Amino acid sequence: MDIAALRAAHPDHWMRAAAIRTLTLDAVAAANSGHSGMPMGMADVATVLYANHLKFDATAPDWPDRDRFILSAGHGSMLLYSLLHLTGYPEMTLDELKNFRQWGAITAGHPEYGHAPGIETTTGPLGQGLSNAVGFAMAEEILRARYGKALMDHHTYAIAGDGCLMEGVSQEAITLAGRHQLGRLIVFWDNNNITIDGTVELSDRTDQPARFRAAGWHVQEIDGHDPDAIDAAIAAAKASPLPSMIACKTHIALGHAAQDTSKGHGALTDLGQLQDAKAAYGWTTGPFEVPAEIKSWWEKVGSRGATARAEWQSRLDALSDRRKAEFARIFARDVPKSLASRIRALKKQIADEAPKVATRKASEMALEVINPVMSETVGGSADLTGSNNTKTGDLGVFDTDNRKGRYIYWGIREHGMAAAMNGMALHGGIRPYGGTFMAFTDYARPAMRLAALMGIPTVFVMTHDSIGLGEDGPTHQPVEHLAISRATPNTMVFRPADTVETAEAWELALSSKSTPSVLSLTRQGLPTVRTEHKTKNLTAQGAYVLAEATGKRRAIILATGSEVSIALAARELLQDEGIGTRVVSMPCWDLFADQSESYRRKVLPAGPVRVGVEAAVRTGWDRWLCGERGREAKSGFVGMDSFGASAPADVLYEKFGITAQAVVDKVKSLL
Ligand SMILES: Cc1ncc(C[n+]2csc(CCOP(=O)(O)OP(=O)(O)O)c2C)c(N)n1
Repeated sequence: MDIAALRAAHPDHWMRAAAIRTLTLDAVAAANSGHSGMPMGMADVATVLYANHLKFDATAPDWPDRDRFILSAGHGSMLLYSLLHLTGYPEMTLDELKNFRQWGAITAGHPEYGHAPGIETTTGPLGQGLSNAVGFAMAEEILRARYGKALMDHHTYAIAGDGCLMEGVSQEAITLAGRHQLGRLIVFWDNNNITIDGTVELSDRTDQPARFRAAGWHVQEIDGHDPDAIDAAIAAAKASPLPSMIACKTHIALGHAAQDTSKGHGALTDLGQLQDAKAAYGWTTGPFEVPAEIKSWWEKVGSRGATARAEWQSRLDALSDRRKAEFARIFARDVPKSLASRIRALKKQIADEAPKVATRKASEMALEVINPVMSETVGGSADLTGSNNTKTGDLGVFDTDNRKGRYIYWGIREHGMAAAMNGMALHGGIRPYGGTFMAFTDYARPAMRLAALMGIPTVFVMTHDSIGLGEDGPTHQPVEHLAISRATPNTMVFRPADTVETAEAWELALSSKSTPSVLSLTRQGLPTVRTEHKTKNLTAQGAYVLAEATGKRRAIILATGSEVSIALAARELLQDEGIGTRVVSMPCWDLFADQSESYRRKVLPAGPVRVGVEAAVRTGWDRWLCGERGREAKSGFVGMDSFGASAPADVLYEKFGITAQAVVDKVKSLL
């Protein structure tokens, strides 16, 4: 690559982009770790995008109508940090760049949502950002349909590398975007032909432009170092009604000795080579020094959107008070005041009628009262709508001719669904929930983990949550999935026992602003166990005494979901034999763990035998059985220690020994 020719062709542009390249080199050298090559390769694209197209205001990073910029190739984090610093985001100081990847710095190894304004999503696990971007673009479409162009009229830009496009989730994301003609989504492919192990050729020969075209995208192929070509391509992409992919032919680690090699992917810390690269760029200032005229040019880019933002603000101010309040509420993730009373009314009705229903159906009953009062919910399912019970009557289906539709047919794309839901939640103004079979948590898991890490309240509706699903067999019967979700920090796992607990779980999931929820719901019908109406949300305590022992309390049975009614039946049998037995329903371990020590002691006092009942593996249960004043010698567990099998549900419960009699026997063996 002839650096001198590139410099000579566009001297001003060159030095502006060189600021990104040199800050990257300096920060990676200071940290002695990181990824230099990607930011150095994509600096030209980023410079043109920010300078000429991206609608943003560095002083108002949360402006709801800003364009979103997503660095899906998150290892190139210094590209984003350099841009945020150069354009004048106040938090992204030079010191933060100097402390790249250090303890307490906002410049983490990979961009982390919440660490600094301007980071729209956490990226690093390749493919996630691209898939989030699809959700961002869907959210924009939905909100534009609802509020009009005056308030919602922006683009979602993403940079994806070879790695993002190789990851399977990218196929789910790309085909979704194509199907829904998300014309406001513009993806730059950093086409540098290099990954860590060597050239892309080692592992892939996909014709990427053809792949995107086949999925219904507008595709262009350009020289990613030519600012005029970049600018024209972005303009053409914006004009297209289809999602756009711009294949940018670039050189990784441009201008460095490691250019075009896999060595260029990682940390380029050799000081001699670093100096040579800077010399080739015509960069004469010291480490972390950006010449004043270049910095001030970038700051003008950062404030260019201020006028548009002020105009937007006056349009927002002109709305009726009611609509303004609604807009503010949905972006603040506040629930409407009417939610609590609606949930209470449903609970009362259920307590009175005591129906026998599957909790997946109970979830639908809860959604029937929630969706009409929460215009921001967007539901969906990965091709299991009728099984997940996620669609309520009033939602309408999101489509090219119905952008107001609040239900999304995600197709058989659990991972893409989960990642796009995260994108919607991150965009703001939308509360996404989506369903699949709980066993396919595995297919959605990378995005579920990131929802937890980012602290966003995506709701994962996981039905068919045990052997209780019956005949579909062990491929579909989760046994370890509750444990995996519970092991994930900042995740609320709800396993409600009946319709009342399900309604309470939904209220909690939607009231959370920064924690995702997993709803573990049954296929099979369950009796109502909460037949005495309580206005208070008992699920909020995580666990509570559902049935008290009569006489001296000698045993406590702890159960969740479908096994709570088994625990109650076991209690009857034990009480008949004069063994005082308490039943504790534990719909959400995480919330119980957050309760005061005195409350936990009240629910789980020292002394009685403890038996846990759950049609899943024991992992995690010992905290409640042996910990919390329990004793190993006096605790037991009735559940699964193998995969399930294909047979009717009642046969499976019998064969795997999850019955009231088995619980009774376990209790008695421990007395
Ligand atoms: C899901 C996932 N797998 C593996 C990695 C480790 N990883 C980081 S970058 C990278 C290579 C990516 O290649 P490419 O996208 O071409 O980036 P470039 O070499 O152009 O910087 C790999 C394997 C990761 N971050 N995420």
